[in-house]
Amino acid sequence: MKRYSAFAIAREAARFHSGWERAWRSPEPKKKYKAIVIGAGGHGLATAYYLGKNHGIKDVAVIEKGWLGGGNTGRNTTIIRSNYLQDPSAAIYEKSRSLYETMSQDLNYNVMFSPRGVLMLAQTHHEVRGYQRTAHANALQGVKTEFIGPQRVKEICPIMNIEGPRYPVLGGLFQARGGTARHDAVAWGYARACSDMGMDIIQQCEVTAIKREGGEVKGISTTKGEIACDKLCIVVAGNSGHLADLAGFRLPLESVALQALVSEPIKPCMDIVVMANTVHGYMSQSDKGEMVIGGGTDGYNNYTQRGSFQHIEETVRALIETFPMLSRLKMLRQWGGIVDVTGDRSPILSKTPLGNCFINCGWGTGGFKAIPGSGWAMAELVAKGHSPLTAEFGLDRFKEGRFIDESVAAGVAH
Ligand code: FAD
Ligand code: PYC
Repeated sequence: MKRYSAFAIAREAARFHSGWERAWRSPEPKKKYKAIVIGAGGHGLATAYYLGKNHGIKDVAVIEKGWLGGGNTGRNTTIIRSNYLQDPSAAIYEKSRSLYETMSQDLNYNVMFSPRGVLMLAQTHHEVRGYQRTAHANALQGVKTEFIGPQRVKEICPIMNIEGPRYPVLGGLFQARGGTARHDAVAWGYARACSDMGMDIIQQCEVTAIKREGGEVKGISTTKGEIACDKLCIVVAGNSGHLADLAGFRLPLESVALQALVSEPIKPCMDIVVMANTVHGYMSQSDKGEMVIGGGTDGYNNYTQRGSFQHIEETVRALIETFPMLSRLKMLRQWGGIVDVTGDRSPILSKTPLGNCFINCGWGTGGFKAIPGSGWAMAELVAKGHSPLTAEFGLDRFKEGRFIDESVAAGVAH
């Protein structure tokens, strides 16, 4: 793979961009691989990448039923933060956030990581106490966050009305090194690096069955034929329940639609990310100038990748309370993704009842920020059978009642 560089851009400009090679190969599947990852979203691709980079396992295929990055990875509002309450969560999300800092250099692909700061507003006294507690927990975990007062909120986000009619802003939990990244660049960067290591990314190839023998996984059936493997890793977000069913076990999660929308582009007016969890909405401004806005999940299970109409209205109405200038903006487009939500709002990175079959799911509304950390940890679990970062996130916690309750830190209403 040719490296991307300032020199390469100048060279290609001089020859009318005729020399760029394809970012990744599109091969036909082989008969067998050492490891197969199902799902070419960010988590699946990152798992494959770190299997190769950290553990030398490169005989890997990533199987994708649509196009890579076309699931939730390409549909989210790209908020990256690690201000979680519980220690196991802070560990994996902070690992992830720190990997985002160097991802562009590591992958030789500009993922446009923008550590512009993430502010979670406190608009009730209960939220003030909750976020102060999180700030103390984060200090002990080595995660840099601070609780700030309303005047400082107004300084860093002047377009906000801190004296809102129902819920005045009482302060906020601020993570200065949180921010955003370009979501599809994250998928494309990992895909290019995986392909460069000799891994096969097979798109338009749906997994229709999981082959088992003597309690162990043997391979998969796909719309492009049968493929054998020694190890299988299922990383399919909102489709996890279906794939677990094919593998012969059940998962404690639900699939629901989460949606987002963007406004027409306007001049730069907000250079941080704001999450307003009481009125419920979150917003940032994209490099193109669009206001990127997200709401809560639909209140019923579905697989439509659309999201309901009333949520758009509720979300915009809520945000107008805190950002009155929004009322004059036209909304351009809306979309949805199907997220996989567990009871404790924490992910599952785990071995499964089927031998040599692993699962990574349950990131729900908040897994974009976790992509590199999750891939790093999952690759370790698949390669070595254990990982300090995944230890608390096993399926066994649901049997043993060892929940990792992050329903507040999730920051999105479910
Ligand atoms: P996906 O990207 O969904 O990838 C799974 C892949 O598996 C898909 O490409 C799918 O086609 C494939 N697949 C499924 N079934 C099969 C099969 N049978 N065979 C082959 N392939 C299959 N998180 C944040 O951290 N910050 C945010 O701001 C944020 N905002 C969000 C906003 C919205 C509207 C949505 C929907 C989600 C948001 N999230 C956010 C959550 C985040 O997007 C997800 O947690 C994350 O992208 C999940 O990545 P993934 O790789 O696990 O799943
Ligand atoms: O987890 O930070 C998050 C998030 C923001 C919007 C959707 N999820």
